[in-house]
Amino acid sequence: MSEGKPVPHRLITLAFSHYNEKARWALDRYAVPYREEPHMPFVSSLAVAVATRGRGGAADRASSRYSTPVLILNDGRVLTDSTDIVRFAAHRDGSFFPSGEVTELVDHYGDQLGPYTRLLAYWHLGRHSGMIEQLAADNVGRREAWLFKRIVPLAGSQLTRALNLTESGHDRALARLRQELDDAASRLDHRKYLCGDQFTAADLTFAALLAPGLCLTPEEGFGAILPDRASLDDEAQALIREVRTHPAGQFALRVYAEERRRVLP
Ligand SMILES: N[C@@H](CCC(=O)N[C@@H](CS)C(=O)NCC(=O)O)C(=O)O
Repeated sequence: MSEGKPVPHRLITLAFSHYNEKARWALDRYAVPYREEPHMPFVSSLAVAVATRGRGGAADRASSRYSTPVLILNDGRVLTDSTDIVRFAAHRDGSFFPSGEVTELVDHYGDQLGPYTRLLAYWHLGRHSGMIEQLAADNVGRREAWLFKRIVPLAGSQLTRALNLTESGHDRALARLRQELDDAASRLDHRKYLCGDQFTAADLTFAALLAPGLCLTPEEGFGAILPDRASLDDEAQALIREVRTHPAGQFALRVYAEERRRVLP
């Protein structure tokens, strides 16, 4: 009897989120069969609660226990953290997590870079009327986009509280983002990738978690739809320009161009 196609795993996402992009990228890279179930904020947490029968995962510095991505494996196991999903996808590739240095950087970017770029993205999103509704229309099903439109005012005030979207929160995130960019650039001074001569989980994590600052497009490899750069105000465009022209931003763009669509056997 011939073996059928493997049953795809279920990937529950907050569609446009960079942690989710990190998981998607690793699953795509290692040709892991999966079906994405894309959601908007809050609906994603509800979807995680339903899919995990209320259990969720573990809360961490960056998220609650109902955060995404969540991968429901076709054998019933559940992975509730983006790094666990990357490790699962890359388990046959010993060169992807080759050292403690790579693991430390992956954790560092998850704890630091991810929250800074997220805060800045939501900060600017909140200053563009109608944009989050457009993100819903572009990234999730029609019914959820319709529903989300009705809870936008509630979602906005919850996000403001949960992410500390204040002037001082913004200034701190911007300063920290600049520091992360400079630190990455100095690592890249004499090497091709963040930890040496080969592309590792640290590079994937850095590029994916920087994606909101680069405002990447699907043509550039991003696995969801971010706002159209041309429709952003001057301040947001200036930030994206700054990130894109920084040597570390240039590195992330290069890594997207060279590695995001690469599929390993
Ligand atoms: N440690 C988590 C962080 C993921 C994370 O922060 N996910 C956000 C999307 S940007 C989320 O779903 N937040 C909703 C929540 O925390 O309830 C991971 O790397 O998987």
